[in-house]
Amino acid sequence: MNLYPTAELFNSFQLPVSDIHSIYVEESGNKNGKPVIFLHGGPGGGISSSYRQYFDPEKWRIIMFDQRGCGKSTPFAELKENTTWDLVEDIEKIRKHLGIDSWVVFGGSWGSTLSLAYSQTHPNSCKGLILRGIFLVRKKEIDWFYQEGANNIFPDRWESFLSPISPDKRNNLLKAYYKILTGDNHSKKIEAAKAWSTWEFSTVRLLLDENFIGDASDEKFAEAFARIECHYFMNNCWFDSDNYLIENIDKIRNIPAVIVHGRYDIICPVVQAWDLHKAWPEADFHIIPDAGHSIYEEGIKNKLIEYTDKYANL
Ligand code: STX
Repeated sequence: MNLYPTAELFNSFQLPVSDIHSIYVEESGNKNGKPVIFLHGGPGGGISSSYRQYFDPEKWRIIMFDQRGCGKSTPFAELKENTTWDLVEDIEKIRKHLGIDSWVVFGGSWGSTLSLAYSQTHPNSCKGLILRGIFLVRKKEIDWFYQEGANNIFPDRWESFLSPISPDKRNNLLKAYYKILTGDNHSKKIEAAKAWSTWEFSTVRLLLDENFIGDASDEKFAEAFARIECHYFMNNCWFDSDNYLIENIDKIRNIPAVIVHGRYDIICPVVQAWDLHKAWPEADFHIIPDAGHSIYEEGIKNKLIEYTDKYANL
């Protein structure tokens, strides 16, 4: 299956959502089409026009926004008033602002986390869920990627992730990174932000160009991405319990949904999707045999488009 041509924008605006935050929202595709809200990853990753290509522009009214502190949202890289539950309410504010009753929710990676938190809080706003690269923010998932686990698969790339942190601080890398990323040494902060972001971009696909670091080379992107991710993960994303998103699955059990996950996902090991599937067998479930974490992997792309085509008729 091919990606769709990039849908034309027909609306974009800044929406004030708190005393300090304003978020950038855009609409593309068909004004009268079925509404879908796209939730990007990170947190702090921002939107990209390429994400529109997962939706038939004739059938979908595609709504995307940059979550607090990233992309074109302001203030840049701000951590105050920036929590999961703030984002959940921002999504409702966008829905009401646009006069939409309910919509399909599409999210991968952190976008899947936020899709679950949002739909469990506001189930009546959600017509369907398309989830990719499941991330439940359990302690073992954070440890796997930022302390002990993924380093066994990418020891070469791990060295670069370790480099900004002094050897005596490496027993708690998240904490050590947080201190630098929220500190006032600007050059140290940028060095750390780039190393943090590069780790994630170097591990995102099954087969990657040895030198690929993607947007992590962009200082501004890296600063927002690293600061926001680290802030969320230091705070367990403000979930009341480690298994919160699975414990609350009853709230969305009957919403049509699909889970798509790459077998060789190193950022979010497939067991995360498996655990969600076991708790929620009503949702369609697809493991892509030859894929890693990225939305751009061939098998993942095909499965996602199969479902956006199908859910256009929900
Ligand atoms: N972060 C997972 C996540 O949401 C721990 C994510 N992983 N990669 C991305 O986002 C980018 C595509 C933005 C690099």
